[in-house]
Amino acid sequence: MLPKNPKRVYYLSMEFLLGRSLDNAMLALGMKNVYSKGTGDLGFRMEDLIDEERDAALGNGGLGRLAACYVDSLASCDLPGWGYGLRYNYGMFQQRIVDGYQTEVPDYWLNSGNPWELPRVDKTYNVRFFGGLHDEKDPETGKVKRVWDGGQVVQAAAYDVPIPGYDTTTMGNIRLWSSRPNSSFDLSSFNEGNYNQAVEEKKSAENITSILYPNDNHMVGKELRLKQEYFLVAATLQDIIYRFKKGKKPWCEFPNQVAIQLNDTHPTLAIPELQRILVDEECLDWDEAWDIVTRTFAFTNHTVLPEALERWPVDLVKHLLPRHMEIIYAINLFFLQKVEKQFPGDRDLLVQVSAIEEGSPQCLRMASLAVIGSHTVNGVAALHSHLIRTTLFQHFIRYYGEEKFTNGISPRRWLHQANPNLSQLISSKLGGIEWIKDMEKLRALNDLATDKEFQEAWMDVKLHNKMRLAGYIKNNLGIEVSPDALFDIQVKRIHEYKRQFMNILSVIHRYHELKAMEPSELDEATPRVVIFGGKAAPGYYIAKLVIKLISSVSAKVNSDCSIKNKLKVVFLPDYNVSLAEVIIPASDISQHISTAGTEASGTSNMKFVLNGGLILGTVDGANIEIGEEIGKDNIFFFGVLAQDVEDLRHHNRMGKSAMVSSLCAVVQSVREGEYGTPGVFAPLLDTLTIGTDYYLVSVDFDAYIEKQREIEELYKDKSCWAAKSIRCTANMAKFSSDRSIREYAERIWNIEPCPLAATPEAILNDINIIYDKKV
Ligand code: 26W
Repeated sequence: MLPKNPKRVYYLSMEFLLGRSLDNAMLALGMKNVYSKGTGDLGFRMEDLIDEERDAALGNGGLGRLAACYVDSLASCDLPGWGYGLRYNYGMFQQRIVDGYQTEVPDYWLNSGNPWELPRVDKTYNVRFFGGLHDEKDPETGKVKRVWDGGQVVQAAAYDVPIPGYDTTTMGNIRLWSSRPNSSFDLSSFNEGNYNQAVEEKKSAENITSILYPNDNHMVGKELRLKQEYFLVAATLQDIIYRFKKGKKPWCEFPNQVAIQLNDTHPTLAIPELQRILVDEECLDWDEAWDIVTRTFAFTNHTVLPEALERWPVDLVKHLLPRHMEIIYAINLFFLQKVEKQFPGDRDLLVQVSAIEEGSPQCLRMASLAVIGSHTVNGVAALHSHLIRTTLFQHFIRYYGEEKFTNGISPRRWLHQANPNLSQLISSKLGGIEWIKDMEKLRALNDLATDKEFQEAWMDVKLHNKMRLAGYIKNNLGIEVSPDALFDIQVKRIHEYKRQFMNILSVIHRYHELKAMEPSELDEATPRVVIFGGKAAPGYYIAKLVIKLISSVSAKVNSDCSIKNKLKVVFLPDYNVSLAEVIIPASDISQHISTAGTEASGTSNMKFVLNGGLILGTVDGANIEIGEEIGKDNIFFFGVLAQDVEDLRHHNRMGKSAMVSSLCAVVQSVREGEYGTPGVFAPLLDTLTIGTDYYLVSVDFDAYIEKQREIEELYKDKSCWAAKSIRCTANMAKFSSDRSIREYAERIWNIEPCPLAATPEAILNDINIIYDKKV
């Protein structure tokens, strides 16, 4: 039976990238066979039915998918916790490729309704924006308090998305807020006959949760985005406090009942919002309130890229949330006073740690506010934790301990669901599916790595998955690729730091090599299919040019018969969670080649390796820990180290480095129009030549093509390759999101598993406790 009112964690995130739910739900319940038979009897194929579902794409990439995996793990580990987010009417845009260029199509995913959500008509809260402040004296106590009123008031309505745990009665939940006009919105305007204004107000309210901002790792300072962030925070805190108050405990118990995790800085306004509620509405002393706040929040940083760090103009915050700005100033002042006391006269230090950045305009640094208001700050991989401790938050570290955390992925979705044949093969060899909740069990596969029969069965599954992907490519793009070729895949958001540009330049290099070969040499060459996928932010011009270059190279290379199908290039449009589930199990090699120190963790790297795909990667993010776990022989590392990047950049800026000749030839061929009109790609090529090659493509290029050569040689030895592939899967225990989430539970949230008892009476009792209702 559920312990009465346990401490719970709330995972606040602007993004939940859920993908589809049907297959996942059937597998979690262990009912897929039954349902498949049922639909079969009715004359339908379950796969077709599954394919009908639209992805819930309420996220950009890594951070959003991580949130989805974490709620899966919370439920599967019987941990009491919920996700809180926004129910965007338009999710991540759909990507079409027209004439080689990305075009964006709105994703109105709710078009035919959403069977996976429960509208909670009883759960609504008001959220205020703008307005004014005044002091009011409490007639009883004589105390003066700040009152925030007027402005725009909109309503947040709750929609629950249940997330089933695997083989447990625990059901997780993600509560998504949808904005709508406050119920009294229209009365005054309508009564005055001011219909236009009434309609404008309605639209303004609905706009808030209308669309997901499609920028990944890049902040755009739009007022609507700030409204979204506060809307999430304000509705969520009211809901959490409502639940807390039902327990009739004193406020000092709040941090013993509630842990709140901030998924990057996006929900950081929760910190001043809780302080505001405690001081202005619940009349607690400032210090008592601040103690509660700082014992409640913890903050995860997901990126060190400067352009991704949220900085909001103070004037904008003041206009939208006048009381919060006052509170933030006070929080900051008290914090700086403490710093001053500890390090008297260290003015530089004060400038570094202040939540307010002086300048025009004056800006609010969300990361500083998040650090100041949280009891724990963590990164998402070992190198990343080290980097935030020594660079981004170096000045804070004198006050806050370091915490090492590494991301994880759900083995349910990313092996069992995406790769059913491999899941079955593994279970048949291990004598059961226990590995799905305890990936340590996969280690037994190490003993089979050199077993010829098992290798064959293993590579048969891979071949089957490659055929499935080849079929998808043929059906959707009309490109014929051989499943016997080496499948070399890079799928992720298109960004300069991820260096898809370096990849396509190396493809051109290989193409030139193949064209220069004697026929006998060409016959010996390893055939390779290079597959790209990923979306560029709509306003990211250079990233969009990378897509155009890939498309142009694809058109040219695929139609050149002289290279005898030794190289094919594919750009798969509209990369999303469902497509990832088809692509990832089919990889021989996947590329994770960010400039060292720029990719905080990466999580698709884990997904590929779990599915027996090898990695070609830089010494960056979670690649490093993956290498430690699976062994250096089973991963292809190349490139400069993070610690050398700044010096190399300096070198470049000073004009001290010449471009390597291998790359010069490639760049020249593009400039001269080998891939379409000369000039089209000039701005992209200029990042290497006129620009300072900030992401060090030129520095890593030779080591990169050398590694590719090594891989092509190794691929010829099928048995050796199979052994490596098996060892990949066998040694991925560390990267289960169950492991990550248990570490958070123990070291940050201080929450414990509470499995729900399975008898009908006990379940009803548990439901009564959770919902405070008599069912
Ligand atoms: C405000 C604009 C914005 C939007 C999203 C800035 C930053 C983001 C995210 C933090 C970007 C993101 O998804 N980061 C990725 O997080 C993953 C999960 O921890 C990591 O694996 C990736 O390395 C990191 O890029």
